[in-house]
Formats: sequence, structure tokens, C-alpha cells
Amino acid sequence: METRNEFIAIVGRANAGKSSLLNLLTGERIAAVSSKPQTTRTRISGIVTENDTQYVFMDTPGVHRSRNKLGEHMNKVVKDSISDVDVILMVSDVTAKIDENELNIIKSFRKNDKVILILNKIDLLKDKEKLVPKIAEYSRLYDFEAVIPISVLKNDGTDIVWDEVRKYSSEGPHYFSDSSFTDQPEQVIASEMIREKLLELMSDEIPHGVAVIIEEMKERTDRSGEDILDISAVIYCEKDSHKGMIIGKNGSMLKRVGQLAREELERFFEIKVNLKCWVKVKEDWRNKEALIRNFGLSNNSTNM
Ligand SMILES: Nc1nc2c(ncn2[C@@H]2O[C@H](COP(=O)(O)OP(=O)(O)OP(=O)(O)O)[C@@H](O)[C@H]2O)c(=O)[nH]1
Ligand SMILES: [Mg+2]
Repeated sequence: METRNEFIAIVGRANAGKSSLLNLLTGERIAAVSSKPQTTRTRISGIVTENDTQYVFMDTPGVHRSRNKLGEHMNKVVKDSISDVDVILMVSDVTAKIDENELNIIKSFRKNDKVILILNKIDLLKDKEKLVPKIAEYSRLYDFEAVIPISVLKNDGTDIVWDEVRKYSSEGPHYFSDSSFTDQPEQVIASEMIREKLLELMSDEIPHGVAVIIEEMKERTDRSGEDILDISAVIYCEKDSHKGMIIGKNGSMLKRVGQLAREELERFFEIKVNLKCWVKVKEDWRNKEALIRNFGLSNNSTNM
């Protein structure tokens, strides 16, 4: 059988709903999602194989004004991801004004790039008439292939996104096995789930300075014959005071993070999980090239 493939980059400003869209299009909970900007730190792929065609979606960090080496790395991932793809999905938040970051993204598109504009979060738009001037405003900035208003939250409009996406495949090999749905190693999926819970439960400053490393992940059968996945994770933070807050009073915060992460991990891996988390300090790691590499953040194709 003749095979086909398609590479799709998902780009946009922070918090627009890129990772939520990736999860919805692939039907899997691959990327961490949170209400805080700069959740995604590197490129994360979601893979869908439909009959003869393999679609590889690449979620990217939200473009933002970078304040440290991690931020620079995140913006570079976006630049690298839009070269050589068949189509780009630019996700924007329909309730927000066009900002400098979005203008920079649009500026980085080349003349022949195929870009579909996704206007997300229409569920928050009370007056749907406001869509018309918004579409006009974006259309003056770039010649988009299509403009699709959607709500990822309400799963409204994603079939239209799929119909549009399917137009850009071409003959070529499948680069991943037809049964895989991500290029992320299981350790990274697990560490991202833990980081997502920290983002959910803690105030802004702390989770943005956190890296989660899975030190061990092993399956075993306990005495009663039940399969258990043992996971040990280290949460690295930047300061002693942050360590104290992550652990919380009598360990309450760490316990809560661990519990929510464990539930999510059990759903994802479909196995009972025994999760142990430790907290360690590595000062100012976000400005240290070597540590970023050590945390697996500088390799675009895999890891966090
Ligand atoms: N109301 C509403 N909220 C949404 C919708 N889509 C996503 N969100 C929320 O928007 C927030 C950001 O979603 P993410 O998917 O993490 O956004 P992102 O673009 O990947 O963000 P970064 O990785 O930080 O760049 C989360 O709280 C989502 O639940 C939508 O259609 N409607
Ligand atoms: Mg994201």
C-alpha cells in the first residue's frame, strides 16, 4: 500500500490552548495543560495514523519575551518547528488582543508557508458577532489558508480542523509505528503529569522554576499478584524556600501533588501506580545551559 504522511506544527502565544488542542486532536492526554502561561517547555509530538496516512502534530511552547536561557530555548523550539512542516496551526485566544508575540510569530512565517488560523475559546465569546472584525484583523496580517473558530473546551469545531488538516498530506513513509501516539518516552509523560499538578496547585513563581526528573520507573507484581508500576521522581526547584513550599506543612502539598499525579498516571498507564516524590534544590538552573541539558530540555525531539 502506498503510504502518506503529514507534519503539522502547532504554534501561538502562551496559554492559547495549543496543548489542549493537541490532546483533543490525538484523543490522548499527551501534553501538560494548565491555566498558567508557559506550561509547555519543548516540542511534544502527537501521532495519529488513519488508514494509509500518518499525521504528526508538534506542540510547541508559547512564544513569549524570554527572560532566561530556558525561555530562549523555548522560543527557538518554535522557530525550528515551523520549518519543514506541511502545515502550521496558529492557535490564538479569541478573547485576547493581538499582541507583540503573535505579531512576531506571523513575521516568522515565510511566503509559501501554509498556515491555518485557529481562533480558540469561542465558548468565552458572548457576542459571536465579534468574530467578524477579529477575522478581518488577522487576515490583514497574513494570507491564512483558512480561519477556524473553535472551542477546544467544548469540543466545538475540531472536526472542521481535522477536515482542513487532512488536505496537506503527501506521499511518504510512516516515521513512527502505526500504533504509537507520541514520540515522548514514558518517563517524560510521567514527569510532565507531575509538573502539571504543581502548576495547578501552586502559585506562579514556584512551578515555573521547577524541573521534574523520573529516576526510576519499573513494573512489578506484588505478593497478591497485582501489577504495580513503581515511579520515583525528583522535583528540582531553585530555592530552599521553594522547597519548603513544595513540601508544604507536614508534607501536605507534596502529598496532594503526588496523589493527583498518581491518579492521572494510573488512568494513563492503566496500571496501579506507586509514586514517590523527592524535592531537591538546584539554584538558578533556568540560566544554566548545562543543567537545562541535564534536565533533557535542550533536545527538541524528546523530553519535557
Ligand atoms: N474557556 C476555554 N478555555 C480553554 C479552551 N482551550 C483551552 N483552554 C484553557 O486554556 C488554558 C491554557 O491551555 P493550554 O492548552 O495549556 O495552552 P497552551 O497554549 O498549550 O499554553 P502554553 O503551553 O503555556 O503555551 C487551560 O486552562 C485550558 O483549560 C477553550 O476552548 N475554552
Ligand atoms: Mg502548552
